Amino acid sequence: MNVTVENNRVVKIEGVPANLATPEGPCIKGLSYVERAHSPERVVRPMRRGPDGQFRPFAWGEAIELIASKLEDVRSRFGPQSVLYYTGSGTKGLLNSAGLAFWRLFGGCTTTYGDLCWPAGLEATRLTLGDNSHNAPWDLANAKLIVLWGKNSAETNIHQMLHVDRALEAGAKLVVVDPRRTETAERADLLLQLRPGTDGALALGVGHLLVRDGYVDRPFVDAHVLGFDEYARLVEEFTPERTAGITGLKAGQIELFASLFAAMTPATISPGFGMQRFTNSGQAMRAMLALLAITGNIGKPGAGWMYANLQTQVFSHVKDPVDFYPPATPDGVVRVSISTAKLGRDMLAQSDPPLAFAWVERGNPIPQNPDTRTVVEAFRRLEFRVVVEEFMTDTAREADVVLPAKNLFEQTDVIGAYWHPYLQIRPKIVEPPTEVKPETEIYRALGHRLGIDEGQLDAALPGPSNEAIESWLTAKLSKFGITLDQLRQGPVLSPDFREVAFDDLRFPTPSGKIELRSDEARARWGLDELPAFREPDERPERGGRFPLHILTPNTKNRIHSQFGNLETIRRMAPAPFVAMHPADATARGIAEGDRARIWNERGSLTLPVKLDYGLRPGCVAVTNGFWLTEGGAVNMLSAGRETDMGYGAAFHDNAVEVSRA
Ligand SMILES: Nc1nc2c(c(=O)[nH]1)N[C@H]1C(S)=C(S)[C@@H](COP(=O)(O)OP(=O)(O)OC[C@H]3O[C@@H](n4cnc5c(=O)[nH]c(N)nc54)[C@H](O)[C@@H]3O)O[C@H]1N2
Ligand SMILES: Nc1nc2c(c(=O)[nH]1)N[C@H]1C(S)=C(S)[C@@H](COP(=O)(O)OP(=O)(O)OC[C@H]3O[C@@H](n4cnc5c(=O)[nH]c(N)nc54)[C@H](O)[C@@H]3O)O[C@H]1N2
Ligand SMILES: [Mo]
Repeated sequence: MNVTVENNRVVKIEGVPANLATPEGPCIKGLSYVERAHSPERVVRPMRRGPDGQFRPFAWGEAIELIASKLEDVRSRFGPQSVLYYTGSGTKGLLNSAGLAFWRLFGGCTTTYGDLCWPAGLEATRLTLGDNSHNAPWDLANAKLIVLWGKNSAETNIHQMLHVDRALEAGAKLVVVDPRRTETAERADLLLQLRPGTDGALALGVGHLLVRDGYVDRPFVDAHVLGFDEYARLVEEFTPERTAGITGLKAGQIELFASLFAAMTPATISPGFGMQRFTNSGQAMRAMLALLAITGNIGKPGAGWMYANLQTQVFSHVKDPVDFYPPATPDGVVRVSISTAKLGRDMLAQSDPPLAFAWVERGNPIPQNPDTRTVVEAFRRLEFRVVVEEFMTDTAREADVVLPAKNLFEQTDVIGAYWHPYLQIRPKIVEPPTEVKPETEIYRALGHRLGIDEGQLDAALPGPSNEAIESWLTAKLSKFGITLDQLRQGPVLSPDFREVAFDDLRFPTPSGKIELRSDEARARWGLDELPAFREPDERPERGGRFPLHILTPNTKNRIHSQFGNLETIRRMAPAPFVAMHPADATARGIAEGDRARIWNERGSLTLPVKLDYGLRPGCVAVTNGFWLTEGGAVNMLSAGRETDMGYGAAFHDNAVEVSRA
């Protein structure tokens, strides 16, 4: 973004055409930072919850004293691992690693493994291709077939639609696979509204037709693919009729999809994150990726698997603080023992030591993690909670102390991305409100009070001045041969950037080939070596107690639980609602605008109904990110359950019933 500042206020936000992936600049959320940066609702000083439950401002000195004495107390009674350090996806920068460095100096802590967002897909990709990288975003314009599979780019990756448009103008076809008729689907040549959680079967069914009808690229497969013969046997039983029976599609639709795959090359599949939120979705992603492998659609312009790009995550693990895999033997200092997907349950279950204190920053786990009710219970069970936040979120409301967080204009950092290949600088351009301290300063103040050695603090955390931050960032970047000066000129391509991923046809898998058969899938995850199909754990049954499938995707006007509190956004998307197919609504005596109760054994929500012919019957949808205080926290309904691989959260394995409220 190009940001104009006047009198220490952000007044204008524009695009940076030098970023070839996002030349047209920010969406409404990016633009709304003009409001967000100076919102009257921002937390701008430390707040303490009183016995009456009300939050009142108090001085930084008192806040540090109170927090430090609680930390010393729980550490002396239970050891440092009684402190939970929880971070979410609120901001992604090089400086994020400072948090864990502080907790190591404290003596240790407990933290989470896994991730709410994308790990089933990351792991499926790593098992198959050896690495998560993909062609440049703009290379999509070279594709002749684009499949947006469980991805709603028109809302969640709007820049990608520019490149989709270019391809369509040049004669490409677009297939969208989604139980909902989304804004993305409006552009599609073919929309496949399958039963949720059956993508793996659809992919095997398409594979069946490609093998049966001789569309396999034999020379490519012989040279670069492991396990083709076993795969061919696996897909034998996925005839169009059987696949139709599983997916709820028509056999003819599956044949049409396969014929597009056979006729249109090069083909790119851009799978979304939404479809990998099931207990069977890692295997489904592997089955989808197999379609590209057997047709030779990898390592070429306009072809490939455009899921996630880790090229710019050069400076850190994918997730701060830990990688996806819990270490086999916890290092004893940082105990990596809490599954993000099962946050509430694991927090309650931890013993030796039990958790007594939580520190939350950059995340809003109460509405965003599965099984909200148990997450709330787990936080309430603790002795003390600190939340570092810009706003009084649902999680902040559960805290004993809320510390104000800086925003993205108030501290220099270097940021990567997960789709485009640029590293970028995010310079400090605004002085924060007087009492707002960046996390690095909060940690330094706590470190002083806790008597942590000055030299150690200085080594772990940058000093307060912008110069100190810049020299800390410079040192971290030097390993990659990148300087801050370069970044100041504009976006810099990651040193690992390749216009066409895997163009050398070298795959860093155990066999050096694309692995349709993966022994690691069995060894690490206990799964079939082949991408076999299995139904998700939770399955709505017609006639059963919970016959409807609830989908909780993202929406254009928010980033998860953020932005909804701004006037700019409220004007367009003021309140949560549940979308229902008219057939499902009528069967329950529900009309447009009625309030309905959406419920299962985990919880319930009561929301106004919007009828939507574009939904697959049997599915209802509520976008995630609304707060408990808005009555729209969808994770009241979801189970704390992991995906089949990668320790993701299976949010969409979720059956409900809806009745008139
Ligand atoms: N505007 C906006 N943009 C965002 C975000 C945001 O909150 N708002 N969040 C960002 C982040 S962190 C993420 S992870 C991405 C996520 O963005 P996407 O990858 O688009 O993921 P979702 O919105 O979760 O789901 C995408 C689609 O999957 C469909 N779906 C659900 N179940 C199934 C299924 O079983 N099969 C198939 N084929 N489709 C299914 C849903 O109906 C939905 O339309 O967006 C990023 N971009
Ligand atoms: N049911 C359901 N649940 C979902 C999903 C779904 O599809 N369905 N999607 C999941 C996905 S993909 C994701 S990525 C997660 C996202 O869930 P979270 O990782 O919890 O992210 P956000 O909701 O965006 O909340 C981030 C918080 O960080 C704060 N913040 C921003 N910048 C800073 C900073 O610099 N410092 C500090 N201290 N705080 C800051 C913001 O104010 C905000 O409150 O939600 C997941 N939850
Ligand atoms: Mo995400």
